Order: sequence, then C-alpha cells, then structure tokens
Amino acid sequence: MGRRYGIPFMVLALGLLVAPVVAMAGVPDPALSTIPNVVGSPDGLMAYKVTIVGSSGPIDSANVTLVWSTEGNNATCWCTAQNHPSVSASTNPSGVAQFNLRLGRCLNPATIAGGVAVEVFVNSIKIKEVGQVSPDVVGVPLGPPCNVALNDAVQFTSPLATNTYGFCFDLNSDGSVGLIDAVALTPPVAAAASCP
Ligand SMILES: [Ca+2]
Repeated sequence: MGRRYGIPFMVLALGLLVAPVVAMAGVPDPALSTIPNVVGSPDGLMAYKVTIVGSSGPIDSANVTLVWSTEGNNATCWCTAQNHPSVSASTNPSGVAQFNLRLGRCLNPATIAGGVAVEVFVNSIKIKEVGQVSPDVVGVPLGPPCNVALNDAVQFTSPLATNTYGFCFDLNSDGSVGLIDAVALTPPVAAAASCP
C-alpha cells in the first residue's frame, strides 16, 4: 500500500514545494517596482509607464489598473475619448505597462480631500497610491475642454526657471523640478495639446 501511493504522494509533495515558489515569482514587489505619479496630456501623447517587478524580475502580462478616487475623478479634466475612473493596461516582458491618458489637471494626494487621488492595482491587488500631473495644470474639472495653453505655461515658468520644487510641476516624478520637466512640457505647450 505504501508503494502503491508512493509516487503520487511524491508528486503531490513536490507540487506543494514548487507551487509557492512559482507564485512568489509572479508577486509584484512595490519596493522593486517603479510607479510614478500618473501623467497625462489631453492629446494622449505623454506616455505614463509603470514597471512591475517581482523577486524573479519583471512580471510579464500583469494587469495594471489605475482607479481614480471620487475626489480625484471629479477634479480631473477628462477628454470625452478617455475612459474613467478606471483604466487598465498589461505589462510587456520587461514588466512595463504603458498608458496614454487624455486628461488634465494636477492631483496632489497631500491636498486632495480624503488623501487619495489614484490607486494602482496589479492583478487586482492594490500596490500603491499615487498623484497625478499634467501639462494642462489649469484644466476644467470634469472637462472637456482640456487643453494646454498659455495659462498653463505661465504656471510652470517660475518653478522651471528657478528649479523650485512644486508637486504639480514635477512631470517625471523624480522629486525635483528642472530641465527634464521643461523638456517634457515643451511638446504639449508647442502643440497646444487638446482633446481629439
Ligand atoms: Ca522632475
């Protein structure tokens, strides 16, 4: 009887040993993943990229879903073509999920009612809360219209010229405001980015 059940038991035991290791490899690690503040432009040309990484490296084919809080949704300028308040994308073999969001306005979690702007879920598990930035910083709540115009550029001018940090002007989420943000701001300003 022992022999008869020996092999199936060993297979089962191996399966129990291997299964957690496989599962762990696909578990996103917030500390290893890169999830900046959401960035979007009314023309959809500013790519927002998140990189999902687990203990064994980048995670392929993970579902990344951004969920705006009620306050965040109501304070965002949405182009008609943009689904909201929930948007999903899948990671590629490098663990990167790319969104091209058609939106405007800045959401600073530190100042928004409730303290939550956007929640980021990976395979239905919440991994982070982030804010939102946009070259259309002076947008219309719940717009359209959403567009990048002179009044937006004026807001950026002083922080960029003096390298003065402000949450809404840090377009690349590196914790400072400077040349890289100016470079990111230039195309939408030059194109007067607006909803399609
Ligand atoms: Ca920056």
